[in-house]
Amino acid sequence: MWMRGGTSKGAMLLAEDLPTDPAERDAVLLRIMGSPDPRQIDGMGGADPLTSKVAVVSASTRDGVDVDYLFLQVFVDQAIVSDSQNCGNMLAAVGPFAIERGLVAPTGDETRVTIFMDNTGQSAVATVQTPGGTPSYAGDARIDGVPGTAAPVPLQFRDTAGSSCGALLPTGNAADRIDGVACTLIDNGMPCVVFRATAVGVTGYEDRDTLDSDTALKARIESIRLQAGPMMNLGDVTTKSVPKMMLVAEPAHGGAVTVRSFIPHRAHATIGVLGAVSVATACLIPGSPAADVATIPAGPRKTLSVEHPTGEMTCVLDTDDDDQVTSAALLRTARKLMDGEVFA
Ligand code: NQM
Repeated sequence: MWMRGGTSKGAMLLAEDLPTDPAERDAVLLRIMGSPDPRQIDGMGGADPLTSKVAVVSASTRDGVDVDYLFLQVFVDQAIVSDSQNCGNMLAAVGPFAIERGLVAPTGDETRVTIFMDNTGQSAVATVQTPGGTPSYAGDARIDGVPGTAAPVPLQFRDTAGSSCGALLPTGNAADRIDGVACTLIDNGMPCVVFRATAVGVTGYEDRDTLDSDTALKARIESIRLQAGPMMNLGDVTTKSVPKMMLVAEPAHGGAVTVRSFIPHRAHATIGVLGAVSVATACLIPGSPAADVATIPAGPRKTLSVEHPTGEMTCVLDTDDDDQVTSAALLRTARKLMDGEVFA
C-alpha cells in the first residue's frame, strides 16, 4: 500500500511479504524505489528523501503492543537503505495501515493503535478515526505542508529521550563547540544537532530551495555532522541519515522557535516529527543555542509551535517539576493513496 504519512510518503509493507535477510530485503526496496538515481525514474520513489520511505509492519508479540514498525530510509542517489532513524511522519500511516490489513481490530469510532518503533525501541500511540469499522481518511484536520484537510491522527510519545544515543544529551552538555559553532547534541526521539542559523552564515528564514542550492553551507554543516556523530554515540555517520542538522532562529510568526533542518543532506520541506520534538526539547534546556532564541510558554504543559519553511508544527510537551520533558504529542494526518502490486 502506498500512503502519505504526515508530510512524507512511501511504501507500507507487511514484514511477511519481504525477504527476511536484510541484504536481500534492501535490494528489493532499492528496486521498488528506483535507487540509486537522482530521478528514481525506474521506481516508485519521488526523487526526494521525503517520498522515498518505507514502513515495514507486523503484528507484535510484545505485551500491550499491537504492531511493530520498522522504518527504512531508501536513499535517493546512493544504494543505501538505512534503519538508523525513526520516522514520526510515516508513523502516522502505520495505525490506519495496520487496521486496513487486519492486524488490529477497530474498536468503535476511534481505534487506539500502540506501535512499537523497532528502530529505537520505544512505543507510540496513534488514534485512528474508524467510523463504521474502517479507517476514515476524510476530515477537518489541517497540517502545514499538506494541502487541504484530512482525518486527524494524533500521536503520543513517551520515553523517547536517548532513543538512539543512550541519553537525552549524550555528551552531558547543554552546548558543545564544533568547528567554532555552539551546538546542542540532543536525542528526544531523533538524534539532532541544534545550532543557531546565524552561526553558519544564514538567517534561518530561507526557503528550502535556497538552502539546498548552497553547497558551501552544506559542506560546513556536513563537517559539523561528521564530528557530532561519534560524540553522540552514533559512530561513523558518513552513510547514516542521522544526526539531523537543525538551524534555529527566533520565531517569526508568533511561535516558539524557527527551524530549518537538513535530513541530513537535503533541506527538509517542513520538519520531521521526532526532529521537532527534539528541537522543542532543546528549547527548554538553559544554556542551549535553541533556548537563546526560543519563546517558551509557562506551565508544565507546554504547547510549542515550531516554525518551519512551509508553516508550523505544534508540539505539546509535558514536563515534570525539574522541567524535564516526560511525554510529547503531535497532530498528523495520513491518507491511503494506492493498494496493489509493486514489481521489484
Ligand atoms: O523526525 C524526515 C519526515 C522525517 C522524519 C527526516 C520524521 C521524524 O519528515 O520523526 O518524521 O528527518 O528524515 O518524515
